[in-house]
Amino acid sequence: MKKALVTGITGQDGAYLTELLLNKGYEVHGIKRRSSLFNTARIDQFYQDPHIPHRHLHLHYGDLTDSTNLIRIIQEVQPDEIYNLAAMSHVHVSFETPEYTANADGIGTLRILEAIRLLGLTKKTKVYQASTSELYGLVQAVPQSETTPFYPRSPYAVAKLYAYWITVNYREAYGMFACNGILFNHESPLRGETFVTRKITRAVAKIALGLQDILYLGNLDAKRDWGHARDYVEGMWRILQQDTPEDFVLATGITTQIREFVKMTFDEIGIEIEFEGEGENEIGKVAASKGKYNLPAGQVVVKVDPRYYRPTEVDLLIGDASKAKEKLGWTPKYTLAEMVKEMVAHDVMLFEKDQILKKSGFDVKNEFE
Ligand code: NDP
Ligand code: GDR
Repeated sequence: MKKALVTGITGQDGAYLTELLLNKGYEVHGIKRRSSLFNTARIDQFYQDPHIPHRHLHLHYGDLTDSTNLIRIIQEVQPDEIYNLAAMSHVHVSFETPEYTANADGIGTLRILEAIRLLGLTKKTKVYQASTSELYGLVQAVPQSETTPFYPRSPYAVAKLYAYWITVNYREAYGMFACNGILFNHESPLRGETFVTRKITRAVAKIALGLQDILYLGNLDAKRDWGHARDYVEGMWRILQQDTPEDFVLATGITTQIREFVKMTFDEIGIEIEFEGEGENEIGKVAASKGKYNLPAGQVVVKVDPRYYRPTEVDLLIGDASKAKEKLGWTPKYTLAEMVKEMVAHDVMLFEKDQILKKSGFDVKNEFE
């Protein structure tokens, strides 16, 4: 039975990857952080009672900022594959916490690679590094491929640039099977609530159910190449099953503006939106409603709030995944429309219970994102 160690197992990708690896018969070990609240909701469905002798999922407390902890876990587990998914992954937040982001996202990767070297596992343990399309940053050329120059535009992307190159360096210097997956944005119903797609699908569900009035967003002009996380974790696994270690772009090759994603999401619940105005004064208004949810024409449901603007923005991402297609046989299966449908259905279901509570006179908590 192969053993995999997944850092960031409690995150979106960690959950989908855990499902994939368990289905493939792996023994999966995950590193979770100690938190004052439970933080394993995304993987609770795979949880097994720790008192059962032959379990397939094991969780270890740890943190990418703690070398000795990582060394001990890797020594104990002796993994065949490590998927380094742990990171402070929010681009905007990285401007607020640049030093921590560099430590966890940049040096954290070094700590994993160095632990493998120190423990004499360079020939045994393969490493997948969660690299990102944010590395491309300021547009140099499109579509972006493995050979497009990087120009990071945030503390997050700069930290990930270090992680990218240290992975390449350990591969070249020590012959390690260490690979970067340069993944473009991927989303799902498990996506963190403050990333733009999930923020939109949640808000649209709440607006439809009468639980929220306005969706406040930042830059509506940015364009992203969005895929589904389930497809992308399959690509991660395939990257480590190759004969030789290499870096791969995973992307759909289709780019969509934030504004367009908002329209698609409202469309999903039968509400047509039209935008007017510019910059900070732009608004999204109901043009028409058809179907179950009715909002009066002219009602303003989207406003721009500059607090969500970033000091430096990545305007356009569109990936070229031809290498992954050719060498890994990887192509995304989900379309953006299918993903939006799944996310909206999930979030409507999630908030229907809040609607029942509200109708029964109970207070429903507000969330600030
Ligand atoms: P999430 O934010 O959903 O998950 C991040 C995970 O990392 C969580 O499990 C989090 O734990 C954990 N984590 C954060 N800081 C630390 C730390 N210091 N030590 C240990 N664990 C930590 O991210 P995704 O699942 O979306 O992304 C996975 C990886 O892929 C990340 O590295 C991200 O930067 C990268 N990436 C993501 C893309 C995307 O579109 N989703 C695209 C390209 C790259 P906790 O649950 O406790 O917060
Ligand atoms: P991104 O994802 O920065 O691409 O990083 P995010 O969903 O946060 O932003 C995408 C784009 O939407 C614009 N935007 C907003 N973003 C957020 N979060 N909230 C808003 O209100 C809002 N309004 C507009 C942003 O300015 C941006 O242009 C994600 C993360 O998963 C990274 O970890 C990963 O590496 C990259 O994708 C690829």
